[in-house]
Amino acid sequence: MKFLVCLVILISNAAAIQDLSGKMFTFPQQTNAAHVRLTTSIKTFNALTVCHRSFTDLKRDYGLFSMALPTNANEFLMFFKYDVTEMQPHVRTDKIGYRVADYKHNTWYSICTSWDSSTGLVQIWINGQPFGRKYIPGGQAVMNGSPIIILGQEQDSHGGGFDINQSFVGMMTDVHMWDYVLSSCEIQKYMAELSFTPGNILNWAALDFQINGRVLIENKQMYCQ
Ligand SMILES: *[C@@H]1O[C@H](CO)[C@@H](O)[C@H](O)[C@H]1NC(C)=O
Ligand SMILES: [Ca+2]
Repeated sequence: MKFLVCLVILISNAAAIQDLSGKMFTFPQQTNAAHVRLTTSIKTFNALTVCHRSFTDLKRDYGLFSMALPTNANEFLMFFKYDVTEMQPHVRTDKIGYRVADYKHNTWYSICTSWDSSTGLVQIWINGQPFGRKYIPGGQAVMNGSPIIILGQEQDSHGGGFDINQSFVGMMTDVHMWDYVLSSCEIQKYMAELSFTPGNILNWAALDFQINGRVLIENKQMYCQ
């Protein structure tokens, strides 16, 4: 009996981690439920960089990357605010806006967001272009607590509180997270799809995740070389 329990745990752990290289998540419909939950055991962060590539034709607000702690649903969130065409990184208690004037539908965007608690500075990069390094008032403190990381929905509570009108519809790939600020050279390598240092917290090539609802794993549609 003991042996059987061990075996089951081993199998379910092994099945959870996958190499998604060359794959993407397809979020094919608007719901208040379908999402992918990404798992990490790390609970303390002094700094973060999160990168992903996304493709959508949504004409409303949506969340791109939602990390909640028990104490704060928007601890680290990347949100697109449609009416003002802004990418809005939320870090702990505050957010800032980056206007993306020529944001196009049906186009792949490589987006990286970094934050460092020692300076309280945040920066985003989009398709190889850096945006300004900005101070975020609540950003000069460490993040501490069990994170729940979700793609496809925006959390208003720790692991829930989804709003259909903030859901992501489209495709997403190459999600990585590091617990430090990536050098601009590494970010540019990520954006150019050259070889880069994979995320040490979330790594697309060894991703621990769980799909809930209609989200598909499909071959990445980028370029044919
Ligand atoms: C979502 O947006 C639509 C269109 O604006 C609206 O009719 C609907 O009530 C909203 N649903 C929720 C749950 O907020
Ligand atoms: Ca919300």
